[in-house]
Amino acid sequence: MFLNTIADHCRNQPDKLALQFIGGPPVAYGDLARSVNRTANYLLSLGIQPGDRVAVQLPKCLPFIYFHLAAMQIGAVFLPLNPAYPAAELRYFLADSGARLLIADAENQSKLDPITDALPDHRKTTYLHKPADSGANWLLDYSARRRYALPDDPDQTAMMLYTSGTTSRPKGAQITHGNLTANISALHQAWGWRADDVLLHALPVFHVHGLVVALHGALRAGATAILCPAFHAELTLEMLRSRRFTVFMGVPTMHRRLYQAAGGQRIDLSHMRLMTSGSDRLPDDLFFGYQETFNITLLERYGMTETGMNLSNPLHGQRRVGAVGFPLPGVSARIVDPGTDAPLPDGEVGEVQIKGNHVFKGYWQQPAKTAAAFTADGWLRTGDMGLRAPDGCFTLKGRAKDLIITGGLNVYPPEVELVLMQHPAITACAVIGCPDQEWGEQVIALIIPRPGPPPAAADIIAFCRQHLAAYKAPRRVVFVNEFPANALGKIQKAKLRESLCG
Ligand code: MLC
Repeated sequence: MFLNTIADHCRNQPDKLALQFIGGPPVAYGDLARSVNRTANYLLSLGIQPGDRVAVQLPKCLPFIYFHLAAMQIGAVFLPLNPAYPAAELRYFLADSGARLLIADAENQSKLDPITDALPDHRKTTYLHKPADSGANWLLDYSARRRYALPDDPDQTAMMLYTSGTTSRPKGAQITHGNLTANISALHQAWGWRADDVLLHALPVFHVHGLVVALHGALRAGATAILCPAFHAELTLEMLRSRRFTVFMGVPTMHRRLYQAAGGQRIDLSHMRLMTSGSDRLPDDLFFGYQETFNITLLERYGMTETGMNLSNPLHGQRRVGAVGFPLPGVSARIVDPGTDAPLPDGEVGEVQIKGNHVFKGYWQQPAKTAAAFTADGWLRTGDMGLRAPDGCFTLKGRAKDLIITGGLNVYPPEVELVLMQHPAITACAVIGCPDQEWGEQVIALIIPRPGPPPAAADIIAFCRQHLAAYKAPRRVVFVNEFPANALGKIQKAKLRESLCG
């Protein structure tokens, strides 16, 4: 399994550089094993059992990675929480997951204590002071004394990632050790990962893209990951030019900013072995702009939280603009009529459905929603629309579900609408995404105010930010008198998009 492969690298190449934050200490594979072991021993000393949820809300830093690997190593379920979540969202994630332990930044103690005090399953919060500087020194007391075996059941849950729902609150997607192993092995093969690769890691680590595809990818290969605590286009571009790196992964918004940072100059990055784009559709002009400016053809791939990666353009051979490529090794993909689940002929647009050992085991404590996510014969309904060319190459053509993607992050309108409806001055609302060159889409709220003086748009945005992470809050608020509705009274969002997005 995947964790065993990392353990092998730690034994076989203890002096090889595994991880290093920009400006931080080098962490060789041997150091990584020691720090993760200590962290695992710390978790065991707290009585953490296999299956217990261990929530971690830390910035992108070494302790985050140590807790991630340590929790999985002792069979606990790792639950990453974006530091951008406000108290209201955090309370929900901690309560829904029944997390036993929370690891958090001491700066947030006054915000977190009142939340965790009220949670029945919560046992302890460990606060780290300046986590980005703390490495693993504070764990010296927990040198590897207790022995534990790495999980060997592929169906055991390794981590839980919350995904928003089309009709409900976010759901915890349970990703197993078998899922992670299958997916990272497929990517290793498809993208030709090598031990001498050096990844420049600029993505957040709270999502599948930065955590699994990028970080696990490098560790699985026994390669080196150099990590940026946050993404800065100019700095990243400077580093990419340095010829030290071979692999870079980003969302289209990051690639757009890198392209703009070049300021119209040609900068040759053809020494990069692999530069990928995902989490949202790569716009055609950016694909060609990259070729022109950087002498690089971005490799676009397609995945989702519930599956990890599904489809990819080829490492060797033609990468097609606008296409997401072919099924990865071990992945089956098909296009069906979303009403009947009947497969459609090549060239026809339908829902993309996926099968394989990489597909998650279900939503935490949501059997009905899990059942609804799969067809009777076990295909995952992705909610994405697409078509397959006769040679097997897939292209996405929009979404069956009501979803906005902004800067590579998913925002489900119902989640924002639920918050808006709690505002005392709002009678009705609809949230839509409008195309935007930098972000892919922007969140827009349309509102019918209650009679009386209308609320200020800024107040409504501030209200949303109190209850939701900033990226989910509307960028623009538009006041209207009524909504176009169909015969059943359902708001016709397509019409709103047509009239508003231009
Ligand atoms: C930040 N902001 C966003 C945003 N990110 N708003 C909308 N959408 C986003 N994605 C807000 C900030 O809160 C800030 O608001 C304002 O925008 C400007 O911030 P910024 O400094 O310009 O943004 P920055 O912090 O640089 O973030 C941009 C970004 C980031 C592109 C680097 O969004 C990012 O890291 N995106 C990657 C997300 C990702 O990893 N997705 C993978 C999901 S996994 P204010 O007003 O508070 O200052 C997945 C599966 C798969 O989808 O297939 O990969």
